[in-house]
Amino acid sequence: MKEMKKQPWWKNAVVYQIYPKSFQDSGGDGIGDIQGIISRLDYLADLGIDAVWISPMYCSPQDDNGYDISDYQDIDPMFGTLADMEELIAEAKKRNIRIIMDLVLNHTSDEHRWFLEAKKGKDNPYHDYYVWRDGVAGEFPNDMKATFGGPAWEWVPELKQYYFHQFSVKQPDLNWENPRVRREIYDMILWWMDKGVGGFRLDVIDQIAKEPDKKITNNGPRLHEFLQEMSRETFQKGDLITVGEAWGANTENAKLYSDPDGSEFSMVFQFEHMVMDQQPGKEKWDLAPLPFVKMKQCMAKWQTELHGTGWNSLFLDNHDLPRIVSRWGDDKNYRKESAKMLAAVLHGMQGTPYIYQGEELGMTNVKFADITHYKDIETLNLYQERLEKGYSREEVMESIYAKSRDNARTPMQWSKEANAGFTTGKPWIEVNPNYVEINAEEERRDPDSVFAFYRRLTHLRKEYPVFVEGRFDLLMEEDEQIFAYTRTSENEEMLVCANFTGEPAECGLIGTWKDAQMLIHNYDGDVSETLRPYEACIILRRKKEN
Ligand code: TEU
Repeated sequence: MKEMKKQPWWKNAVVYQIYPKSFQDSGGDGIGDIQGIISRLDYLADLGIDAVWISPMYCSPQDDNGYDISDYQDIDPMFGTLADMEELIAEAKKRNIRIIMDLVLNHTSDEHRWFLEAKKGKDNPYHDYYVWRDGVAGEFPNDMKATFGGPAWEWVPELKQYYFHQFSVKQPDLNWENPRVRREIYDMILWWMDKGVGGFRLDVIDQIAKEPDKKITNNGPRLHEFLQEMSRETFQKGDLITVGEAWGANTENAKLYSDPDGSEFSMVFQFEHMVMDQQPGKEKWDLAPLPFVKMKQCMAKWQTELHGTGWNSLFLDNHDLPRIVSRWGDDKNYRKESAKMLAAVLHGMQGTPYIYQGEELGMTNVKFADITHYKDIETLNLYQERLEKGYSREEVMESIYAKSRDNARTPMQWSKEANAGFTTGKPWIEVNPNYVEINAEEERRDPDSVFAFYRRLTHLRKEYPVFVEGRFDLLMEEDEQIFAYTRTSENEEMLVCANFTGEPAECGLIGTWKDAQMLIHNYDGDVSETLRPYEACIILRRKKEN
């Protein structure tokens, strides 16, 4: 084993994201649960995972699959009990895996005790926990819209007031201006820290400091003040990984979020590279081809700008995004090759990689016959809204096939048994029929599988310090097919080189790396100066000693 410099543990970690509803059911009710997760911890250890981020499992009416929390300090019975959660933390620890909780702090459920109180009267102590504006029925305070469709304001007749909600009507926004709200939140976080959790993912954290009168949602003026206070009062008292979800992040504010002094978070999820395959200024449903050169430049910018000044999170998939192999790869003709290529390009970069459940199998998007099979509130609302606006059913379904969040939410494909081994009951959302070919049982047996490739990548990161430390330099910047870059550290230099297309691609620089060591490659045989469809490799050489 080589010596690694002393770094925070999470710089050297690979994180796995679990969408609990769809991961593993143990009870036969068709919904994934905590005991199901416990039963799969060995699988995650085998994959080389250091931490698991689990989407919310708190008590929730499930209007937005748990992102609408009605009690932060209890587990929804559908997932298990607090005792199950404690068992999960302990069982994971035995395998050196830390559990990352999802914190949804921008809003609660409208069934949260605080909101039920808040609605009772303007002088109720909880009233000011939320964001209210006086008004007249039918005349909204302003024209702000909610992310899941419709106005961002909801009328409460008893109070003759509107409350503000950036997401669904059942997700009223919390008022972070109120110090009592902040204190309640910090105490809740400390309570979870006491239970031994390893970190937190903070949902839409750039939206907490909203100022609706000025129509400000993300990056409000007091945002970093709130984050620094929260970090001081909570995270800094432990040795945690913290990652903020920030659709409004840019490289400048990301240096604040992920300042190496630890004053805010370990890192943020930024989405600049994830909103490029849509028509500029429009919605994600307005599809456009990926501008490949721009995407490379974007990724390169994040790599170089945060080198030494912050820290990147690396991801292509999550529970809100379509499956990357269907999105940027070719899930028909080159599913395995392109899934591995995307993994190599991502995992070769500097930052902490996140693998979303099933990504390590090359799981694909799903095409349900019609809207009745879909479950996601965003998808269902979009469908209604666009039909009302006059779009054809075919047009809307095409957008849904490409971008619906349910693409990522079909059950994890464990085996070729009924329901992919996910449940013995009726799954809450249908299984992708391709589970017969794409499943974990099959892939764990096959040394050439997408799973085996991911496992190798997670282990390489531990073996070669250049993965964690190396400087990033983009090569062949204008090339329309090749994604190539080097990573350079004190003693090692590594080349990541990938053909992003289904056509052969010329890549002369391979010739200059002839004597280097092949670390990972998605084709048999040597790599040549003509890369085959979706061919990708990572090669390493040690710098000459002087
Ligand atoms: O997502 C933030 C968010 O802005 C998304 O709703 C995003 O706009 C959308 O998925 C793009 O299609 C977070 C959670 O990850 C998501 O699951 C929740 O629905 C949302 O917050 C509300 O809590």
